[in-house]
Amino acid sequence: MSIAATQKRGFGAVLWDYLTTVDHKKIGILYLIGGGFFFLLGGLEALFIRIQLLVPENDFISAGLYNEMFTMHGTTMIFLAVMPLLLGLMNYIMPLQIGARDVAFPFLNSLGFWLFLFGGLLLNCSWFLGGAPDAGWTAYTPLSLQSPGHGIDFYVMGLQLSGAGTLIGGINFLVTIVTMRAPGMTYMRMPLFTWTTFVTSVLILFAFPALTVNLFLLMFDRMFGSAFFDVALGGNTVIWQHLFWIFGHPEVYILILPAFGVFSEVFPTFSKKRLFGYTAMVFATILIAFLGFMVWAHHMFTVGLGPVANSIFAIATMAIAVPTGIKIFNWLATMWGGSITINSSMLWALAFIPTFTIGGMTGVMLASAVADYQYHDTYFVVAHFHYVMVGGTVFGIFAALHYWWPKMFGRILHEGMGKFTFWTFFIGFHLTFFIQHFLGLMGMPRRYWVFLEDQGLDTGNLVSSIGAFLMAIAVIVFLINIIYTAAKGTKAPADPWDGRALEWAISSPPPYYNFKQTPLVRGLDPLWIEKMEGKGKVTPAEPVDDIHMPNSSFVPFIMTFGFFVASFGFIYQVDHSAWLIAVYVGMGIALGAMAYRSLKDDHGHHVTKEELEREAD
Ligand code: HEM
Ligand SMILES: [Cu+2]
Repeated sequence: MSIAATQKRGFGAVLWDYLTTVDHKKIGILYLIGGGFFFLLGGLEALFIRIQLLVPENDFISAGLYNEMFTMHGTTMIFLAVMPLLLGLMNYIMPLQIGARDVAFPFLNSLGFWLFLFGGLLLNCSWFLGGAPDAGWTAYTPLSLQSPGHGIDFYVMGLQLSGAGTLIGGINFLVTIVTMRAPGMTYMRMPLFTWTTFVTSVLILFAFPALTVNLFLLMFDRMFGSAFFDVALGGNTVIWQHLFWIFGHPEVYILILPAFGVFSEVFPTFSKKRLFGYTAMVFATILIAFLGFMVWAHHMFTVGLGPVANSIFAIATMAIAVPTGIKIFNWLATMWGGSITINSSMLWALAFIPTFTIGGMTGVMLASAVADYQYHDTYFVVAHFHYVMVGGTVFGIFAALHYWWPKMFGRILHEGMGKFTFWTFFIGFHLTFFIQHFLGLMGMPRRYWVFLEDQGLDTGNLVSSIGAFLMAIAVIVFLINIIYTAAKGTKAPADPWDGRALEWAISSPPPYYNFKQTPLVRGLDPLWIEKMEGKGKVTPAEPVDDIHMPNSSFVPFIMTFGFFVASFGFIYQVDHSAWLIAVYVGMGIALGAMAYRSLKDDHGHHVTKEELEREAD
């Protein structure tokens, strides 16, 4: 189906299409819209924080609202912005890279998206219903146990919903990659972005259940009178920290590995060389993921686990620098002697290398348990993780958006605006966060509402806030670029960058069934191989024949809506047992939707051979 045909339909029809879609590409776009929305929200919250810290002893927002701001900023950025944006990219691109027509469970894919979205909306409802969560994105007990009002309850239920969505998404990707690769696409021929999607999904599979359990324990403590974390009643408060970081540390690799995958696509394409050290890249990814699970207690050096535990976790943490270093050198070697094109996408990738390396070096500093007693909970930490998360992941998302935009939307983003966005963001980013290292070393604590005059912290904070505004300007120009490109952008051919992987072998945007004929993969960089042999096209693995496709469904939306309603019931039953009605109604809707889905057969439909032959490519 061409995009023109889509545009001719009315708004209602398009909306209904997206509410019921099970197409991985449309779900990918939904994730990008949802994640993009929350990215703007999280950015706004960051600006509120930075305005409050513009000058000493400012009273722009109250101390309580400040707590809500940094809590919601961190929570939003991690769970509702960056992760969904990455899931969106994976959803759109990974099936194309392995020559598949969809993910393994299209229905579940849609369910995962709606769970994420409703979880995020639920969390943000707290702003209007008596106050947002205020115990930090880590929601440490006993702070989160004692926090009055319902803010933390919204945190618990909101993250439970969106976390379930992520888990479903991760499992779906795993099954897809294991079972749906085109003939000839062995594991060691998979593009690196597919590899990182795979490894990230494994991380999701093992990390998110720890979060789920932790949230349930907190839910029972706050809502149903249990005492898992309450020391006065025989509970143990440090258990929250362990479970949180057993999830939380792998989570930062869930955020960074897909970005590594993006860079491993961008560098070879714009250097016109194959990825240097492909095998080493794959094993470095796996090693990083494995070590990512072994180091959670480096967030707890100051808790008092003792010198033996601290030393073990310190050394394990530092070990991660080795596979990460391997990756950095392989990216550099990929560019070495290449014929390099510098465009917006490549600029983000190039800027990532020094920026992320700084974040990695401060990470090794923080991994030194003794030194961490000094850095802990200061702005040094804030500087460190933003170098990693913004300089790594957000840069990666921007690189990916510029790289795959033509594939996804059929138009190329405007280069001038792209470069403007890059430079403004890049300069703003370093202004904001570089100086925070020194603020931290000078003793400025994180999560503090005000700082005092005459302590040498004024200039640094002023510079940092100015940088934040530069980043905001960059994002606004990026939004203008999107609108401009939609209206007037250059039409994209199938393969605008002279690409190497399979997604570039089909039209931009791809037809809804992706590949008319499943491609036959003959090596790494399958499209490049065919080009080198003088054939523009990928060899098909099958004759043109009927294609089986899944049907759209409104059930995932309804099911999620049920959980959403039930969540309010759980939160407010503490105040009045009448709210249990909402629990029953909501769960009734959700279970009813599940029963409907289980009992009613839906065999999907076929795109016939005749139709395919009519649609000339
Ligand atoms: C791009 C512009 C961004 C700016 C200007 C910004 C700014 C800030 C500021 C000022 C704080 C508060 C520090 C404190 O008082 O302790 C903060 C905290 C935080 N930020 Fe960001 N940030 C940005 C992006 C991001 C991104 C992309 C992520 C995640 C992927 C992120 C994750 C966090 C986290 C987890 C916290 C800690 C929240 C807490 O203490 O509970 N930030 N940020
Ligand atoms: Cu960590």
